Amino acid sequence: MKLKERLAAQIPEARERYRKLMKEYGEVKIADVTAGQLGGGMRGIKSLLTDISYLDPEEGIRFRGYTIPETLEKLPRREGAEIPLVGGFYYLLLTGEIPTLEEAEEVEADWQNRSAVPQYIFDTLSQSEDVHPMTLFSVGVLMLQKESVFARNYATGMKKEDYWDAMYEDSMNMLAKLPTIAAFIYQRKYKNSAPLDSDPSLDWGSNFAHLMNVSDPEYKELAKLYFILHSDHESGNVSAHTSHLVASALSDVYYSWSAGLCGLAGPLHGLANQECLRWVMGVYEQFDGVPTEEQIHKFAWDTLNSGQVIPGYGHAVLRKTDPRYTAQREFALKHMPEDDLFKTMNVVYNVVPPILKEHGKAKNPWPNVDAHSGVLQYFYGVTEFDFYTVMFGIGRALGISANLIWDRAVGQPLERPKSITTDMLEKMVKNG
Ligand code: HAX
Repeated sequence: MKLKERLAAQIPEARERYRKLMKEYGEVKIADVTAGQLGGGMRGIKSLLTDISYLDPEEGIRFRGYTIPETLEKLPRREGAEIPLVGGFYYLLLTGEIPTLEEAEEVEADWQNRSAVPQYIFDTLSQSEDVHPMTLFSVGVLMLQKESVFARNYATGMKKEDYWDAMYEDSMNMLAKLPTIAAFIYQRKYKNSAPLDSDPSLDWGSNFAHLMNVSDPEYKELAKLYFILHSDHESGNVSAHTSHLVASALSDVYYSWSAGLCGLAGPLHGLANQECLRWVMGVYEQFDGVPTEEQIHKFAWDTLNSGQVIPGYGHAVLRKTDPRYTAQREFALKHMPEDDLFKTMNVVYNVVPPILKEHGKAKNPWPNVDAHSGVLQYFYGVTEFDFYTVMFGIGRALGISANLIWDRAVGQPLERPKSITTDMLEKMVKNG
């Protein structure tokens, strides 16, 4: 069945389930909040509802109940392809069902039909020199807001039951255009060249690889893998939570994801991937080749002693090696086992966790997704570090938009937590 039809068929039951939960069990207490959580970044407070993905601290992410290896194994792929179609993955995110190849191809075809980017986006992005590509990407998404079906329909009196439909249309339109906008930023900023034309024979992920002008066919597989791995990490991470919050005011997907991208651009979040490769290159260049464990030991301690974090290590929820790191490592083992930077990163993996344990601060000494991604990009010739978070942003838009469509479908309300003053908190903790 076509994605939108399948989604429409699922919504009435899900809406009723949500309504019943809120109406009949709304007063049931499910958790306590400590003063440390309130003042400490709300770590671990259960306060968001999503069925798109779940992050277990020990196991890592599951998309709609499937681990990363299961997701990659079960989803349909084109003949000869190593990695499944991203269109099929989006079908899974939205419906919880593994699509057939035909259903996945329908999503791909729909994206292709919606992929034309208005000229005014290119004109706007062309005016800015020396701007970080994440700024450009966020501006590009924001400028697309002019096209919003949700904003247009809302202004003319849309019924609440139809909100999801307009959010779906906006999401599909936005996703379809992101690879072209991102590749335009890349070509213009780093190559000073005109963007390439899309290749209609290619799927969404592979077409991005083509637009980047990377000739190695393996890069097409990497692009799809990269987008799937970066798509969703439940709802509390900065970019997902930001988008959910903004959308809860009934802002459309463009406003919401543009804001989310600004959060993704922070060094403690998505920007860690550029910082991580910079760090690994720093070790590699200082020692003029693949360093020894002793050399990395000193380099890592120097980083920590200068008050900096080791990028790519640690996580607010995870307490084990990130399975997204492992999936990228497996790709590297298959395609670039002799690459010097990959080898360097493997030495870093042996050395850094024990150091972070000894350092005694980080609750999780293991690598996250960002520790690995730059090495893969660099290998295929995408050597401009500060572009890496833009690619993260293309992938993360899949999960963000799937969440926003479901938020609208069940009718999640305006987000509005309560703050208190320091005086109040002091009184509360003293009175037990
Ligand atoms: N290197 C050095 N110190 C680290 C560290 C690291 N990699 N990870 C955590 N710490 C420190 C924290 O800075 C904190 O120090 P203070 O008490 O002085 O503030 C202490 O250990 C406790 O932090 P935590 O509870 O373990 O971790 P948080 O939940 O506060 O933060 C971060 C999680 C991911 C932000 C953190 O581990 C970090 O800064 N890592 C490096 C940056 C990074 O890789 N970010 C990407 C994360 C994945 C992601 O979101 N990708 O988008």
